[in-house]
Amino acid sequence: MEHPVSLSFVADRDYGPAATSQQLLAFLDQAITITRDLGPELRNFCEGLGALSQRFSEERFHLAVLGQFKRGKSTLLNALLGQPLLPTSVVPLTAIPTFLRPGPQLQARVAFKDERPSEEFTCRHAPEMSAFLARYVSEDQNPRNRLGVAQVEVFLPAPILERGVVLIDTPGIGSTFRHNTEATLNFLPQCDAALFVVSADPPITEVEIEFLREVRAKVARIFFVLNKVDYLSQAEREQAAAFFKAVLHEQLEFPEDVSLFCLSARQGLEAALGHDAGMWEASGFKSITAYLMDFLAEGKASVLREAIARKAADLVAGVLMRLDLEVRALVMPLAELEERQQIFEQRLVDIRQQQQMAGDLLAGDRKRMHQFLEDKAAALRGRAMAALEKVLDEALAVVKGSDYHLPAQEALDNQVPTFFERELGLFIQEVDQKVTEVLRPHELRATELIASVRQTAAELFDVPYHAPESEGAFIVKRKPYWVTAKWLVSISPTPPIHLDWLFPHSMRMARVRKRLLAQIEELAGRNVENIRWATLQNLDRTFLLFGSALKQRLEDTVAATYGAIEAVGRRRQEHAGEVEGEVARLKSSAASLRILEVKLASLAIT
Ligand SMILES: Nc1nc2c(ncn2[C@@H]2O[C@H](COP(=O)(O)OP(=O)(O)O)[C@@H](O)[C@H]2O)c(=O)[nH]1
Ligand SMILES: [Mg+2]
Repeated sequence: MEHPVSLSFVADRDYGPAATSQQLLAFLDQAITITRDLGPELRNFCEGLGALSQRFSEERFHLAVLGQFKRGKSTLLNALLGQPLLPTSVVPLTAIPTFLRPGPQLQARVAFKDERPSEEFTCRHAPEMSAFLARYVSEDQNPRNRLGVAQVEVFLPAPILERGVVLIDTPGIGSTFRHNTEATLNFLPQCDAALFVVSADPPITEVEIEFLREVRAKVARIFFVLNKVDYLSQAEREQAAAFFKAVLHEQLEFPEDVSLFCLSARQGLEAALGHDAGMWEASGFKSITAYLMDFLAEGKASVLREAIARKAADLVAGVLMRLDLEVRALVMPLAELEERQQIFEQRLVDIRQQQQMAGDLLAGDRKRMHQFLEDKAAALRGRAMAALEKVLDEALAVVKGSDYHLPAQEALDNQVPTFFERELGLFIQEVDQKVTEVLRPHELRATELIASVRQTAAELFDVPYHAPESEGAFIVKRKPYWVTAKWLVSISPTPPIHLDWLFPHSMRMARVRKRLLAQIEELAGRNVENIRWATLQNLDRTFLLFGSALKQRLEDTVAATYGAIEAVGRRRQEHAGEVEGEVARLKSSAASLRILEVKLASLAIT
């Protein structure tokens, strides 16, 4: 009988895109072997190819499961994984995301919001894991997340995870803390796709529609799931699906024929555990798994594959140029070689000057980015003050009874995290966009410099010229993260009652208002400072990495051209004579690399 969860029936099918990924890794491997055999001078190329190969194997697709609590998100993931790993419950769980990643054995890592070290846990069986996780993510064992958990990672061997995907169980909306909806929204732009889960009972709510509206703006691909169809007859299923599609179309402008999976996560899990292929198919899991697998192979993987193939082809072109130059330098009369070497040296002086200028320009832009950040922070402080003052006045306006302080403070405590979560998301987006914009001309300038080194070498030594790869050559990719900032909510947890009661009503209100306003100012100042500081660290890191990547690339190019020629010149002066053996060896490696270059280039084309 077909094993329902091994997914082998999917993996065994001939997947064009998956096969191409294997090819890419194989080509990279071959190129690495050849460059390694060419000697230590090519170590940089070898390492560069190794890094590309590693990145290709590690780069993962992030698929988040979204929806209101109790729609069956965790059960659905358990079914996909074929084991009851994630705690599920009839009561809402706390607002902590769980990242499911591939690993050799069942293991969990719990990260905290403060500096406490992560907690690790290893076990053999899924139910043990579920019990462990429940200590951190369930409302009854970790009420209001008083343990301060930031995120949970679970590592496990599972076929779907081997296919290059990280699955993310989200607390979803309607969970314990309102501001976590904001945190979820901030995190969404880093997700590559989402499974949006609803069920028929109750039908999709206003809150879900609103949430979906925001999700749609932030996630490139959304798949819809109508879960818990085991409660429904065939006719009811069709009705529920039609209703859901109509809502998606009419209220959210999704296409009328949007794809929707009708699932029973509960039956799916049961089928997986009992190896029941019939039930697996009936639960809808056979088709959604096949669909997801296809998508994973076709979707993002192909974009990444093309980019990696392009960069690899570029590196191989660099090695080839080096080999061509070495061969030329070996067979050229020694006097002629020395003369051209000198001309190259002079050109390099000019190129070094340009490099210096490029470095200065980059430093200037980094300073300007700091200023940009300061300006943004100042504006945010103003916006925060205005927004929170409004919250304060609205709260004071509806106060009944004689205590103004407590209700107002409560309203603020409620709004502060939500406000700052949202602003943090916007802040990060804006700074990211600006950084990309600012770095682009630097990238082009660096590519030009590298091109001029290669061109000089090609002209002087009459070897083929290959333009360097420029598109996104320096992009530093950020890993998806979950916003874990801990917002400062209130300054004085025990309200200072002072002598308010001595004053008449109107004055009492004014006193409270003044006091809380001072607190708001302090709060806004400190929370904005947190955002500013975190963003500044990120910004500086990006510039630093960019600068060193740029420098490295230029050094590699100079070493592969001028350096190679110089080395040959030195060798020939030291022991004149036999060069045929070396020329033959270099030519043979070059021939193999030329074939690989063509193959890589063919994978780089869409
Ligand atoms: N009948 C039925 N119940 C389900 C199904 N999927 C989940 N449930 C139940 O719905 C409740 C909430 O499920 P859970 O996965 O924790 O939902 P989450 O909050 O969205 O993660 C649990 O009691 C599950 O057993 C399903 O397909 N059919
Ligand atoms: Mg859940």
